[in-house]
Amino acid sequence: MRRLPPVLLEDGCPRELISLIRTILAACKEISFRVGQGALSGVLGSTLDENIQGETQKKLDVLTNQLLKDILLESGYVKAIASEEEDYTVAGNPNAEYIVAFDPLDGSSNTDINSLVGTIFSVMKAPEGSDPADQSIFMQPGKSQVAAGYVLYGPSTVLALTTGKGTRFFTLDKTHGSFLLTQDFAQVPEETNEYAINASNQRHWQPAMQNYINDLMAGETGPRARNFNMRWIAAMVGDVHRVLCRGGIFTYPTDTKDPNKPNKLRLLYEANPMAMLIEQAGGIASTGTERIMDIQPDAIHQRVAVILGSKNEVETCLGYHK
Ligand code: AFP
Repeated sequence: MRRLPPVLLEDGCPRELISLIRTILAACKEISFRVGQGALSGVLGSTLDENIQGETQKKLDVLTNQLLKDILLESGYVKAIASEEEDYTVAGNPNAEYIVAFDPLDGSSNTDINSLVGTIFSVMKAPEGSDPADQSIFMQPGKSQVAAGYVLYGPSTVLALTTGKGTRFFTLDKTHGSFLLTQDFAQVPEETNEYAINASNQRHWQPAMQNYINDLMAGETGPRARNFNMRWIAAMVGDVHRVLCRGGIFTYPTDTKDPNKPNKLRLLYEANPMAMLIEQAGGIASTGTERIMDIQPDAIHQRVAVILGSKNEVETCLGYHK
């Protein structure tokens, strides 16, 4: 099986970018080990702190953020980082070419129940001559990402990665510590019978999403004339992995549950990297009204509605939004 660096070299991926990706993965291997140790290493449960977004931080949120932050900044390969767990961006090497936004542990509420979690990352180029301390270097639309990926800590540790030449899966061989190519060019099937949404929010959705989900639930006796199945992992990384593996539609739509927070998922380090992986595998990623990767960000922790997955099903869902 082929290891990650030669695969990326064959693609013509710049050496500096390969080194940066390997640096992220070095941290992810350590995270994989720590997550796997679970209760044995006393890392489960919450801290007494909240992050800037008012969410209670899990001990593993703090630990994984520190690991990624330290290893990236020490490597010299990043000009700056942005993290879900950092209030502001953090400056790195002024001469480095790349910036990285990451969610160190997506789905961290799953840690205490030994369920799926993952690390999501997005790599962009820093504007030439830019100041590493300037937050605005991250205000680039997702279409300018040069690499995006996640590492899913499940029964096996799987990396989904794109550098703009398709989406690939690599599996961590824990005996040798290498990520080995286990699927070249993943393709999201265009058709699906599976959807993922937190249905407990149904009464708070906008009418378009209410109507769409009602029609899916009506099954073979409804307007869609077939039955649909539902899945919800409560970790975007797990739901998107399923969609990449066997198709489906995943959505976290706008809702009115909390007027101060109409959307849940973060643009820079959740929606954008997942959108790139999905598009590179032939799927679609939209907010309902626009392509996610076209959005011009205006804040580091900006949130957006997300509808992504199998081409035909996402298009059907978008039809309800017109
Ligand atoms: P964290 O990154 O704070 O763990 O949140 C996970 C998440 O943003 C996303 O991964 C899930 O799809 C979603 O939350 C689950 O939300 P519900 O709490 O509504 O199930």
